[in-house]
Amino acid sequence: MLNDQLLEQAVRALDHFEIETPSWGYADTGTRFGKFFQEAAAIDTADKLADAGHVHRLTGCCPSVAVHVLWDFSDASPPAAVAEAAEQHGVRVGSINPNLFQDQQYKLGSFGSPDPEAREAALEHCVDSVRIGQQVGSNLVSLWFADGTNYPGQDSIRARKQRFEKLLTECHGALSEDQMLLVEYKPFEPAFYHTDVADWGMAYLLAKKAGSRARVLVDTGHHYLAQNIEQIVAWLLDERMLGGFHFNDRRYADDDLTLGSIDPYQVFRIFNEIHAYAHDHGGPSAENAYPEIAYMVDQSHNLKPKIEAMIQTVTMAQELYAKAALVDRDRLAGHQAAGRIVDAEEELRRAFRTDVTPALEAWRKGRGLAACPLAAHRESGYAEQAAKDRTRRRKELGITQGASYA
Ligand code: PSV
Ligand code: MN
Ligand code: MN
Repeated sequence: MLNDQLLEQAVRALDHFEIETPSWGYADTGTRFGKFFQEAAAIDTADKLADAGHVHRLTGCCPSVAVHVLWDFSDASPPAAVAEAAEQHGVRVGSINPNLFQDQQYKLGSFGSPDPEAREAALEHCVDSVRIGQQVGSNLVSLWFADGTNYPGQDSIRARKQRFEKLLTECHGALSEDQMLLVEYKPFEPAFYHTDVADWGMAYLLAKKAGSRARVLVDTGHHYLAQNIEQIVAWLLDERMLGGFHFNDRRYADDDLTLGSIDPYQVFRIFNEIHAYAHDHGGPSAENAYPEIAYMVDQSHNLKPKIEAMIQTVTMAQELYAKAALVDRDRLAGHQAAGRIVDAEEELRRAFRTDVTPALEAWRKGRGLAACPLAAHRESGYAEQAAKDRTRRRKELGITQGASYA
């Protein structure tokens, strides 16, 4: 049960919990087998920012938008214009995501490629991305590499590792004082024999070697099924190397489903580690008890309406974060010290079972927001209007749906 003290505890936890939404989550995306188009899906970066602004207005906790350099910037949409458009919609440009996987020259990889020209182009693109971050006032550059090989013997695994070390260090060298570099890992896909940055240990090592402003990015969908993600999070926290998250859920591989749709308890356990860390560093209200972690959404569902899916993920994240803040840390420590395993686990389960809806509603009320962002979105008519406007614009521009997001 949520008594007054627990309600306050949950509400305070939400105060510092901001979630970045991804520009690509508002456009038509799908699987490699096909896309099912949505009339309301964003056509261009301006639409994506408008949708992100709408989500922030409803949820009150999504002030920034991750951008993908290749998909969001062009001559017609330069960095300054994107930053201005974001501001107009009440959001700001968040993490900058270089694209090192779509160009033909990256057939054999980018930073790990045996082709020096491909490596040079990849580094140049990353340094350009760092500069874009400086221009738009974003302090995060987030790197994901599709690099790897598909067949045994295709390339030297060690040589590729060394190429990564060298180029990541060079990329880090381009950062300004306040910029951070996040290194994301993923076990497989698109590479199916070996992936260069396949797990958190490889990302950790590369980040450490790159320089003092590099950290590891944990995408919740990028693990083998049996992997204990909260343990990875706990270790990275303890080493002060956890830079951020990409939120999504999955049942099989990198499914990019909405957060907590398959396994909310796992997300709770991840958040539990973060609150536990804060407790051990002066308690939740102490300054710097929580390390700087970039909480970002990275989902690419094929069927759910884009904005509804985004609101679902954001509110699910808030709910599970608030629940994990309710674990009684002192009581848990007592159970742990005495080896009371059942009681220790029950302490977690009690928090997980607690209905935090009143806390979420109180937090929103305190910010003048509707109690239920999803209902407020449906009542707003935003999606219907976007569908109408965007269908008309597609016709005027002669755009085949899904053909261009630039
Ligand atoms: C790759 O699967 C990934 O999770 C990376 O974060 C990319 O930046 C993102 O998806 C979009 O392709
Ligand atoms: Mn990701
Ligand atoms: Mn992914």
